[in-house]
Amino acid sequence: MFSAIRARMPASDTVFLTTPEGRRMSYGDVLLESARMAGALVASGVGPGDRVALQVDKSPEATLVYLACLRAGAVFLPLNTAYTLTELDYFLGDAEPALVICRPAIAAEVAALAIKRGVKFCLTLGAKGEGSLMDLVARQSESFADVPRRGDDLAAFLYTSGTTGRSKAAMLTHDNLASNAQVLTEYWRFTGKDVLLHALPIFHTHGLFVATNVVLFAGASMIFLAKFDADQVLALLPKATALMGVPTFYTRLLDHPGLTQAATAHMRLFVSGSAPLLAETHRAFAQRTGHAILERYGMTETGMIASNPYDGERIPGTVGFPLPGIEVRIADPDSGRALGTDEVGVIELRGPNVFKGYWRMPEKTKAEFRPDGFFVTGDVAKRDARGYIHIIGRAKDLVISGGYNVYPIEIEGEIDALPGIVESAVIGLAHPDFGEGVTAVAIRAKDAAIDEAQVLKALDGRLAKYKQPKRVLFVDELPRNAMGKVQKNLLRERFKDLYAKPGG
Ligand code: MCA
Ligand code: AMP
Repeated sequence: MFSAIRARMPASDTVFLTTPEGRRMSYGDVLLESARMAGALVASGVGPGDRVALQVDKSPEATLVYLACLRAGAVFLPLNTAYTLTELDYFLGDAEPALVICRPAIAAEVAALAIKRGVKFCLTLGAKGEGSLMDLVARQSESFADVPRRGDDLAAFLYTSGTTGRSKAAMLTHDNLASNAQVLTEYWRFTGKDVLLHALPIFHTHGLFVATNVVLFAGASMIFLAKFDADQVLALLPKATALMGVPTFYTRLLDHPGLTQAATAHMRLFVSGSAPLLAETHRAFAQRTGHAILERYGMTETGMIASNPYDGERIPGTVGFPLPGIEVRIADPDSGRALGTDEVGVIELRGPNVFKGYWRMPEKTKAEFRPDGFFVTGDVAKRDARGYIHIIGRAKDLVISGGYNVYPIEIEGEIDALPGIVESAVIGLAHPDFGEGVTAVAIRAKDAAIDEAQVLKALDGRLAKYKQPKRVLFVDELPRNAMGKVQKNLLRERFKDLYAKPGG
């Protein structure tokens, strides 16, 4: 992957990244600093194939850690900063990284976990580039002999929770990342003239393997924001040509009076993904700005799968066509047989973007593939007569809140373990800001007095904030079908207006 980036690199003084705080990194800096960073990884005992776990705030240095892993042949393992120490403990135990890099503020706690889990090195990196990692980097040489890697060698691990409740590391290869970066750069017409306004986190596919990799492959530049802030994004749009975001970005921009045709006049492209973009959001955005948001669809295990066209019609409520080089079929969920136009089935795909499998879970990996090598996504869709894919539901029990995936089984497990709770069901309900709001419906034990606030307090510190229910509701019983399975559709129907805006 790094050789592909290097081969496309523009002149060394071309800007790669700027920040509103005045930081600037050229492509020449990227080469030199990622070499030093790779030297620091090696000096910390990291060898080819070793995992480097990173749980830090977004910073230019964090992107260098990613590039340094590619150069050193290590496996980059970014972790959401929202994960609690309990969650981090699991990831360290499961991935067995050679090195963990964390925020300075929690260095002592992470070091204790690292010792417990047999991780040999623990370094720190702060949002402003401070910490022990950069001290070590400063002592390294500016040249580094990149470790040769084959296309099917591992480049990254990304954890994705599953319907089994246990997080699995999706193993992504150099070819997976490079093929997707290449196809997206071409499909969305990115060039060296582009300036991407980068407001996504960089510990997931969207912000890293889509946004950052596309910039690198195009030799473009990016304005790197610590996080999404509608005021800041609107102030910077006149300096940018492209924005990539989750639907919450677009609903928040629409809520802002500063979103006008004039404010977006310099923009070439708005991309949305990670969660369904409501057709009404698409239409409202087009009306206010004259821009048709380009919606695309992907998954951690596969990178991007389908996209609305750059030139053709971008149809609201659809995710467009399979990307070039990727075979997509809408299949009968039982047999895997390809279905015809307008028939509803599960999205399955095959291509160079599809991951190698789940780390140390060969059975789980096997279960998600058909014998002919197609990966089963669990997303329910149909393809219309013009070939556009319409996602209409999920066969998997998953809530997507503000672009983050929350698997109900994990939350239910935590709630069910609380004294005073008999059982719970976690569902996603329409939410004006996050798309879906994580909601728990629980049954109290006889004579127990546990209330909503107590449940929420108990979950704090055990589950990342975005996974915690926005509301906990109590009922006398959960609706069940003849098989005894909780009928979540009935609960979703019963509480569908819980987060409705007054008058909206
Ligand atoms: C923050 N909070 C959330 C979320 N984010 N709660 C539920 N869902 C969330 N996504 C909580 C905070 O902890 C806080 O809680 C309260 O909500 C308000 O925080 P706020 O400052 O408003 O949030 P924010 O910092 O503005 O974040 C919202 C966000 C952010 C901008 C939507 O979540 C975000 O950047 N999401 C992008 C996720 C993403 O990159 N997904 C791509 C995954 P309290 O007030 O109680 O403290 S990759 C993927 O899905 C596939 C491959 C794909 O197709 O891309
Ligand atoms: P993740 O596990 O974070 O990779 O999330 C992948 C899931 O996000 C997919 O399986 C879909 O359910 C969902 N997703 C991503 N993009 C879209 C989209 N444009 N429309 C609907 N769902 C999407």
